[in-house]
Amino acid sequence: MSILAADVIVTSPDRNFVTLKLTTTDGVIGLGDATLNGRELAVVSYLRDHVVQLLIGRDERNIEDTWQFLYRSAYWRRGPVTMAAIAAVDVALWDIKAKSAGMPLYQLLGGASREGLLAYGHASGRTNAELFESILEHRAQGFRAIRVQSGVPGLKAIYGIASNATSAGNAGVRYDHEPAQRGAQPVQEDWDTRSYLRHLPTVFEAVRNEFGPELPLLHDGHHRMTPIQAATLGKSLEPYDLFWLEDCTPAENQEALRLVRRHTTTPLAIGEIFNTVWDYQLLLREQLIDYVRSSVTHAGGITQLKKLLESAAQYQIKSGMHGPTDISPVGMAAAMHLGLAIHNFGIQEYMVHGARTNEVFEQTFTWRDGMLHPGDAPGLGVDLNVDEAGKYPYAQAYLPYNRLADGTMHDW
Ligand code: EZ4
Ligand code: CO
Repeated sequence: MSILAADVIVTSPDRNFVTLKLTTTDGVIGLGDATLNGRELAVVSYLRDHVVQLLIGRDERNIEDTWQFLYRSAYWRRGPVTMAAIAAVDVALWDIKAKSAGMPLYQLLGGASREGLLAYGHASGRTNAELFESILEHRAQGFRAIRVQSGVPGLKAIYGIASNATSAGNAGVRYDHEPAQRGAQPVQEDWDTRSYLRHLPTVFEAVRNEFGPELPLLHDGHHRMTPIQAATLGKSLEPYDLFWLEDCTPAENQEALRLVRRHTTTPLAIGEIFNTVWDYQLLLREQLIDYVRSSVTHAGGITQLKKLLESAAQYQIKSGMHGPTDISPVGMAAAMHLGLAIHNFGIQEYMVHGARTNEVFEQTFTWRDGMLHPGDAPGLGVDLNVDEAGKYPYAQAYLPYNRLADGTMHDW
């Protein structure tokens, strides 16, 4: 038994996706998501030019050894490109193992620890009226937990706000916010932290007044605050009982979270751009966060994220896996199987994929009463329709970037 073929498939039904497809000598197919939003082709090259030939002939059953081989033999460790490539191989191998065992992947990971996964959606509005409408729409779609992003007076375009929020060329699908825009250049947005810090608590006050105390509310700071600003925001949001405040600082400087933690009891989530357990060392050991935001896709696959989440569990830190549309249905399925199996699941981010995406990727997951479940088909429960995928060639797309009023580049 060994790996016979490894194909890297790029498709852009509603947005770009990179998928690794492994086929064994027994004819079992495994899929892994390798999508890195805005830098997709770097991972394609990493896989096609450097990894595929290493996989052919390997025993597909040795997942841990393959992970260690790819990680250590590269010498150049960590980083989003490397870890997305390794994740794709890892997830495809888990898919194969579970299919060979005739089980849904979560059974191989220890079985179900819960009936389904509580998921949150992205509500947003330039004004409170728009935001309320978006929250109502999400509740109508079944969401029982909601991320709230709001426009800020004086700022034209900021992260997380749906405006003409339909994905390029995908009429009929309403995304809450699809930040990557197709085109040859990234779009510029603007930012002013003082206005944001003044405005946001008034938004949460209005939302609590309108929707009551029960609804779990989340917010994404998207790396734009300094530690003292983040501490200020955490404190000013305390009356509104957030489920979490996400990415309040960039946190390449993990110690920044010490200062935030000292000043606020608002729960903190971080890590969608982290790739390895080492990015979390201090954060876990000093209990500086409450939720780990890493996705299976960007943090080395099931093998590594499971270890990371198990080390988080000893500090009562839970999962909050990243789940925007740039995690493909394959990556989302991997997240659902892992989230169902681990004890310290917290919540799953869920942005609905477009109709074309769902034709390219045939899926077994269910969405019912605000809960996700990966389904019980053997493996991940996702098939890639290669003919359908072939209809949608790669289209260059970039995430936006931020400048302050005086032109200074700022974190986006
Ligand atoms: O900006 O996935 O919490 N979710 C997010 C996302 C990220 C995009 C980047 O590719 O912050 O919307
Ligand atoms: Co985020």
